[in-house]
Amino acid sequence: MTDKLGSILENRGPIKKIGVLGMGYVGIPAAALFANSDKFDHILGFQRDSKSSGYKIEMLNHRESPLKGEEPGLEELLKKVVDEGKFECTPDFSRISELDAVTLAIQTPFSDPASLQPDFSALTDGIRNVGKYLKEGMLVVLESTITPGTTDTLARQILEAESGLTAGEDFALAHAPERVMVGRLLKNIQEHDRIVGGIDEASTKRAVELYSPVLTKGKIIPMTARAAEVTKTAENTFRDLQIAAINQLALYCEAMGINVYDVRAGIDSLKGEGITRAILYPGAGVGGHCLTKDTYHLERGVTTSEGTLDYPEDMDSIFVLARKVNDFMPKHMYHLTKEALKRIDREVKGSKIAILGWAFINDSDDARNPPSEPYRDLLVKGGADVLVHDPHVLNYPGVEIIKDLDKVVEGADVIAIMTGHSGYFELGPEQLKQLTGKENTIIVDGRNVVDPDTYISNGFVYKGIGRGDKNDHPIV
Ligand code: SAJ
Repeated sequence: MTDKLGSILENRGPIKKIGVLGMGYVGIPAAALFANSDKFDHILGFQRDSKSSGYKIEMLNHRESPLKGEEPGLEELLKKVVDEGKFECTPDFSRISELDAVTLAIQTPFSDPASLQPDFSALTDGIRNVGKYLKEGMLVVLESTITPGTTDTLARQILEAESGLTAGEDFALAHAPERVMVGRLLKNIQEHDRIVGGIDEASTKRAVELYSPVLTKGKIIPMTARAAEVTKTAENTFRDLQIAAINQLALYCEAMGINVYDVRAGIDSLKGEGITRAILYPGAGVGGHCLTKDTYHLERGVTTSEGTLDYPEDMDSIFVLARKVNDFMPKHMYHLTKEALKRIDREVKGSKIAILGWAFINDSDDARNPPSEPYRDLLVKGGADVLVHDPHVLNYPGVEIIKDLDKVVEGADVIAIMTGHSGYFELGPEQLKQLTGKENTIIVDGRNVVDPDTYISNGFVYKGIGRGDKNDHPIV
């Protein structure tokens, strides 16, 4: 860092005008909160006027949120900041030149996890657009989850090449990863601590100035850009590892004929004296845009780093193994389904299967990387007739999402619960049995929604993840 950047930023004065690239689950609430702060004068939301997403521009400027599903407070906040003239959405990237700071919240999926190849095409397009209109003294922040090293290499290189300016000299550059979950976007941005990592101290300091005003309970945790990149990818990798651990334990409990939830309660009971047992919940799989890829960002970060990794030879990374265990769970649901059908001398071929839940997480419409998809694919490939119900997900490429539960369950041989939507906890065996019209309907519970005994005593053939104590119950 040179004093040059420090003095340029000082002369420019406090951040007043901000741009947010990417009007999605991260960008929209972030822009609305920036606009709601009296520290800032004007916020521009940038959205490409593309066939798939261009509609968001008009919706946002008409004070409407294009995000489907419940997002408490977001619609009201958007109305407020648009009415106050503090927020507007535009496809005109040349207006970046009028701003003090720009954040990028753009998807960073993996095109091929096996070869650790990310698809940074949308992100690099965004960075290039910023570079074209970058001015001296501006701050650029990557909020997307990225491979460690990306801020100080790929992003810096594109911005410098497009602008002719030098990062850390003429403009500030930082990474401040998003930590939001659908259904509580505003709350997460305001209450979670914010990791802020600049490529140098002046950049970190400028980014701290940007995020401090939107935090209510959360505090800023400053660090270097690479440490921030590792923090974000690692926190999701650790969560995925914790889920893989309980999923593996659930598979063990099935093999040993015991109830994983008894074991979980037992393990969870050991508390105090600094003992934390963050034991999570087994289930039908791990979906979403985050846990399914951030492990690979972390792995790529260490394989592309300058340093030498000292790790046991010929041994898989436990993080990648965890991914494989969690990716196995939809297949395990398929195995449980096959086993249950076999118990009533049926097979997948020709059976009618009702899948309850397409969203990757309960009470949400978010269907990015849904565990239901590989499960459904195996069933369809096995010759089953599969219908899908989800109360929130509107549509999904290649899959008809039916809102009428009765229509999906009617005449079904198998009811498979893939998402823990609240409404499914209200279902009862009599109601479902009436709809299937089957003596022995099969219920395969991937989210611990139903009470096995209640269903078994009503003639159901029950299978549940981790329920070794029930999965071979006598059929009534
Ligand atoms: N899941 C389980 N068992 C559990 C918890 C989750 O099977 O005990 C499954 C869920 O059903 C879902 C998947 O894992 O399919 C992911 O669930 P999630 O609760 O992790 O939801 P995400 O992916 O939206 O949120 C994560 C969060 N990361 C951490 O808590 C470390 C969130 O804080 C991040 O902001 C988010 O990723 C992100 O955007 O990175």
